[in-house]
Amino acid sequence: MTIAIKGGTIVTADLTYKADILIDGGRIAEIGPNLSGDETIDATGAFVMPGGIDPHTHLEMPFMGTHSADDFDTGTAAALAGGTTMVVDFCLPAPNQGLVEALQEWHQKAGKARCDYSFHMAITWWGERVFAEMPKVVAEGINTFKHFMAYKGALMVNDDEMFASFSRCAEIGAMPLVHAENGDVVAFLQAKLMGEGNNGPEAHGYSRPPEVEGEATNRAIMIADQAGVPLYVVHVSCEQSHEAIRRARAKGMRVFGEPLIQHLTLDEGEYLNPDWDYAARRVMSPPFRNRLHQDSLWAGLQSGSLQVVATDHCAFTTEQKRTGIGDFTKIPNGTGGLEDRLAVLWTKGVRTGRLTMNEFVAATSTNIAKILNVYPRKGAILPGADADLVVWDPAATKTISARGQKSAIDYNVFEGFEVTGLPAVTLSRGVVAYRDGEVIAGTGEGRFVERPANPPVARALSEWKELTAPRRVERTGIPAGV
Ligand code: DUC
Ligand code: ZN
Ligand code: ZN
Ligand code: ZN
Repeated sequence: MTIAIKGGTIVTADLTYKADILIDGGRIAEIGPNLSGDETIDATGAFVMPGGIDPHTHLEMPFMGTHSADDFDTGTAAALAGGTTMVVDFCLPAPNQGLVEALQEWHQKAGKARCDYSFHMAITWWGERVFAEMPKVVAEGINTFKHFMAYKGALMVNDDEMFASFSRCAEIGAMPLVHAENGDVVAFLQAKLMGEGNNGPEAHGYSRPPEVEGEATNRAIMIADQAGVPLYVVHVSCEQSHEAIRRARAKGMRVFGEPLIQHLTLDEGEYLNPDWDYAARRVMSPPFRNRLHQDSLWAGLQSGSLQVVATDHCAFTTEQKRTGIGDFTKIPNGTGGLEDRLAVLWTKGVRTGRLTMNEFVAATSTNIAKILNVYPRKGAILPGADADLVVWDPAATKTISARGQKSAIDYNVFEGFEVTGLPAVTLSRGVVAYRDGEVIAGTGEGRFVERPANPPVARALSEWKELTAPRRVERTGIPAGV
């Protein structure tokens, strides 16, 4: 069975042109004029783009005494409804649990996925066993390892562990990821604020100022540089962190930065809402920032110093958030966004002129496909690529609301946002997975996408390292005159 998508304008990370697409066996078979297939999807007046890839989700994740509310079923339904055709979720081994065993658990959970998926492996503890199992994880098709520099006493890794793990990544063709916040300073500020009777959700923001993120980002970059490995910084939320990334890139280091759609569009004023539930629903780490930080993130996407827009989708119900009444440090950290990322970025980015359509595709799909080594199977409209596509209606409008959303939670942080530009049809490996408000892909139809080890690249070491490295002086004799 073949499908032809006809009459649309193809938008990729580098080109915009009119052509039809012929899909055969789940892949793009041909691109050109006047193609026909057994079935036709009319894309007249629409843009046809690579399906979104969200490289940062936490589905059914045990965290802060509970589990995130969206599992791989509801989470990937939300993804497809929003035009996203692949998610990369975080596998979190329990303390002392082996990586391979944890991975089996995550594969089990992901059996419910409706769209394609992959995992990042988190380094939640360090020891011989972790060191030994890291290459096995790479052999299982996972080439990224996540490190939490925050969540002291739980997920946090220290600098010596981080350096050891980054060095191991360098040996095995993997890339480290970091959640960059100084966990020691956060823990101190949390205790201080609580001690002063500041126990509401607004204190969450005060406990994680931009400086703790900037410091940790810079530290991770310097450690990666010394380990000789590229680095990917998740949820870059502020100028301090962005500045560290810009500086590193200008020195030739391969450092990538990922802002979230939430940080681009929601600000710290959200935490000052007098309604406890309202503010707590928006508690995530890093917290929302002020408008100057937002401008910095948009500038990064425009200039290329930041490459990817993700969601960090980690949804908790209001009931779950209420565990933190009287103690903001116990509010489960996380917000949703899977269903809304593309529409909000299109509305606030493309329609305002901040991003071109091609930059939009790069930031939501193509760049991360390259960084994660799944391009051009994913993130591309090319013959041979998986037919993960979104037929985008630039004229469709809606007011975002929790009512009718695919996510399992009872609110939406983008509630009331008027968006223009929405998916009309989402295709997952050539099958219509979403159309006109309805998710068609069934539970379990998603497939695990293997991401092979990264090809060797010139080391990320910066020029200064060469210049400051101690040199052995060859002494050939006693200089004259001594
Ligand atoms: N931040 C969140 O808000 N939730 C999940 C993990 C994280 O780092
Ligand atoms: Zn559990
Ligand atoms: Zn994080
Ligand atoms: Zn996260």
